[in-house]
Amino acid sequence: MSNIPKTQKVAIVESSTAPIHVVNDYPVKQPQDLAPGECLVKMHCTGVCHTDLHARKGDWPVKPKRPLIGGHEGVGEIVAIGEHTSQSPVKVGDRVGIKWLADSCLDCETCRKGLEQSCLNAKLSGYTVDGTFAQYVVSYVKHVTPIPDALESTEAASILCAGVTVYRALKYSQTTIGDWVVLPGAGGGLGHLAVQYAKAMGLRVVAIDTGADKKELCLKLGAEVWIDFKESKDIVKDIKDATGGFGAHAAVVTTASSSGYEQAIEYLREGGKLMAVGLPGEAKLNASIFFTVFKSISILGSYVGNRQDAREAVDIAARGQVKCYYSVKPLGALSEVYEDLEKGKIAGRIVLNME
Ligand code: 8ID
Ligand code: ZN
Repeated sequence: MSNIPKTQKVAIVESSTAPIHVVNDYPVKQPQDLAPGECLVKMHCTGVCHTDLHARKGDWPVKPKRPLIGGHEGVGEIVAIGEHTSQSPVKVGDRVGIKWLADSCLDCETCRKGLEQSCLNAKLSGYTVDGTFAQYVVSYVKHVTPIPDALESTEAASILCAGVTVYRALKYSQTTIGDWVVLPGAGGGLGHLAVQYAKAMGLRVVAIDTGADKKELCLKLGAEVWIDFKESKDIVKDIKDATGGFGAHAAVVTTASSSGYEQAIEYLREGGKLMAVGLPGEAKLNASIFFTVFKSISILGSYVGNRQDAREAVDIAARGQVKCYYSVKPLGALSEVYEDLEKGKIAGRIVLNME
């Protein structure tokens, strides 16, 4: 264990208005100090999710810890496990992923029913506990996700949040092969993976986003129809025209602003499912009650995924059916990455090299 350093490089934010500081002398929790059930993971890399920007800004009704080390799409190697840990599903040397849900009690009704992510005692990586913008991260043996050899760490990183989240939303969208799904936010981190999971499920994709880069990406990944939300004069009409006049069977909305939700009730066909995924902090869902009832629409919130969803999403990626489209940057670029995310400039994902 002597190769575990005493200090490390992390990106830390003191408050919602303070700049992000990258420091080199942040303490590393030492193996003998780990509690039972905790593990120390030496990070290879970590994706940057729009949720990290919400955490940085503190713009959600549930507030993050401060000071905060953000990040929840990390992949690395377990270098230590707390003494007296019993029945660990992972061991030192394993390559694992750290997802948003760092830990949950696994014993309350919510956990027992498989909704671990909504456990009242959940620990959230990069939000209520320090996350993956660090070289050594404390996580929990029961919740880390084993990464198959076929998947490189940089390819796996964003599957741990973006991938799992859209995979689960599609899994519960009650769609079947040949159905139409609309993906507002399709060119972003979650959205571009949603295009691919949807294709893998045999769905037909209408991608909505803006700009030439995102258009090219979505069409390359298999979207049949592209709509630029800044150019379209009538999104509802465009979707109905593309879907034989009836509208789509489902929509998985992954926009960080409420605008992506606005017309969903109108462009879904009868019996349609609206999967709410994107998380604007204060917006209300402004849905017509009349048409929600009249068209038998279901509105379902979908929040990351449990341990099983994570393994399934990762396995699909390891088989090559889904590939994250990303570029790699150093940890020091985090502030710029947030600026670009805010401006909607990132097609796909940015992954930070932590080595
Ligand atoms: O568990 C969950 N539900 C979960 C998990 C992970 C992330 C929810 N999220 C939330 C994030 O907190 C964030 O609010 O999903 C949202 C999207 O995360 P992201 O994919 O990481 O963000 P991004 O890469 O910035 O992509 C968002 C895309 O939406 C487009 C943007 O151009 C961008 O490509 N967009 C916007 I903003 N408004 C749009 C509109 N009206 C739109 N696309 C279509 N129509
Ligand atoms: Zn995320």
